[in-house]
Amino acid sequence: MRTQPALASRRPTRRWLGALVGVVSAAAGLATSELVSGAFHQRVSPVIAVSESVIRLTPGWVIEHVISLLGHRDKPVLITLTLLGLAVVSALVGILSLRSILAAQGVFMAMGVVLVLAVHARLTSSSAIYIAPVLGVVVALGVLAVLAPMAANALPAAPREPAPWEKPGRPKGRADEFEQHDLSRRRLLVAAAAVAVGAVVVGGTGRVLAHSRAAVEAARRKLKLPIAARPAPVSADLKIRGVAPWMTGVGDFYRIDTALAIPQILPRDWQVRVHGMVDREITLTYQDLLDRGLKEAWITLCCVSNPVGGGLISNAQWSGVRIADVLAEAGVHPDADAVLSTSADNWTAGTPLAALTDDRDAMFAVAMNGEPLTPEHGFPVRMVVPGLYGYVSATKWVVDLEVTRFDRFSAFWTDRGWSANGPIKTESRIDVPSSGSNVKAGEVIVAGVAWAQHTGIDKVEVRIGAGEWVEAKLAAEPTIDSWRQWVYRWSATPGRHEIAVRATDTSGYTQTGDRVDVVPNGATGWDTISVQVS
Ligand SMILES: Nc1nc2c(c(=O)[nH]1)N[C@H]1C(S)=C(S)[C@@H](COP(=O)(O)O)O[C@H]1N2
Ligand SMILES: [Mo]
Repeated sequence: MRTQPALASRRPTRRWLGALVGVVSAAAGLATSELVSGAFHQRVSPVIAVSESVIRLTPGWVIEHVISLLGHRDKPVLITLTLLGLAVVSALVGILSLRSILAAQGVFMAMGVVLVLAVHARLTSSSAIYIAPVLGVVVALGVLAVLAPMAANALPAAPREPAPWEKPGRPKGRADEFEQHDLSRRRLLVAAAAVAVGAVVVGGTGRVLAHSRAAVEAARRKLKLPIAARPAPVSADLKIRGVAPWMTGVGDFYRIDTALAIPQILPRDWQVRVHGMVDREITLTYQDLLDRGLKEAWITLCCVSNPVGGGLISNAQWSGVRIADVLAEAGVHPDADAVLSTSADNWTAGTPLAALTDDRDAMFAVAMNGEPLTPEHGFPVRMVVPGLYGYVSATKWVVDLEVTRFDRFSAFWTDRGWSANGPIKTESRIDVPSSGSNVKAGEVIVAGVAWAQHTGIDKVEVRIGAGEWVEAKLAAEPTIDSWRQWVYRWSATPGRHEIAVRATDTSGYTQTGDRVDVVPNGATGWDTISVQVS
């Protein structure tokens, strides 16, 4: 039988071609995700995120063992192992693709979900972080869809015995067929090589782009700021499970910006220019700020896009230099009423001059919770202004302050239909119980946060069903610039209940129940939940 040896040698070829297709497709996808995360200056690429997830999911004693074995090389080794693992799985997917492209693509998509989850676990609150893994998967699926059929063509169909009615022996036809497969195989190899080279170039470019982030991270780590992380005042935090901690950890701090690529600015390259309607133009370097001495303040930032009950609000301790002092030195003209601030990536905000010159702690902030700002939150310097929504005040990566008049400019979001003025509206939120949950009859803790930055919270009231408004107990308020926790111990009776909350600030204003959307200057309405008591 002449076909026997041919059959034996064909099996491994089939596997090799399949594995090649799988590995090359995955490499193209991973390279794409490296390029995107590098171009966007994200802190970790999907591959690194997966490696870090592996570390997190590995029992501590195994890690200690590995570290004692490998020393400082544990990270590169882990990344190499992760890549090898991905290569093995991708090779199997490629072999599978010769049988069923759909099944293989299904596995790739599942791998994509793992990448997204790893990235999700590692970074915070900007949907841009998902672009890298998602584009990566799309590219991998696309390359697989092209290469898998090419591989199938390059493989001879399974040999079969001629049927009794067929004329035996068609040597010419078989030779043609083999030549055909040879050609297809060569084509496949060329295509796979091209994709592989492309992946190396694209992935390498991604790593080069990621380098500026790495340099900034290194500079950031080396900074020794004359500040210390101070714990939140104990009396401000009721420490109730499910209620947002009074002080938000940097990793949990909400993040909103228009920057796809996070600006990478070394402290030594940073400066801010203060100019416009002033007597003296002032330019400050990072060192100038440090030399002036840093002031600390707890300030709750809030996004104008925060819906009633939403989470686009966080509280941190900021360290920086008061903008009022800098403006006083510059000498502001009496007919100015606004400051137009611009970021390194040309985002702009218009802030009422008064908010930057009165006694509040509007600052050029260099640190958050005792640590230099993270690139995502504006490293090396950002603005923070108590009492104003971020879109009119909290310019990250700030490089320019022009003292001017509101009738002479319009800023990024005011160009897009949002109000020129954006004082934060007094609001309150129920954190526990969660809406739609089931609770047991008896004492139920209803608790959350309320805020009226730079005015202060005077009172928080809770209403059960159609009952009376009853006062909640308030935690301490170390500063009127931060939010305030509240708690109400409710004697819950069986049935379904609606719970609403409203705050009154120290100006005497009580939150309106009128529901207003976030556009153009912030939402209003009472946060209302529904619970089932059994
Ligand atoms: N450079 C720059 N600064 C910016 C923004 C931006 O898009 N670009 N967004 C602003 C908005 S809308 C808000 S709510 C706050 C959010 O700050 P955070 O991401 O540190 O929470 O930053 C402000 N500063
Ligand atoms: Mo915002």
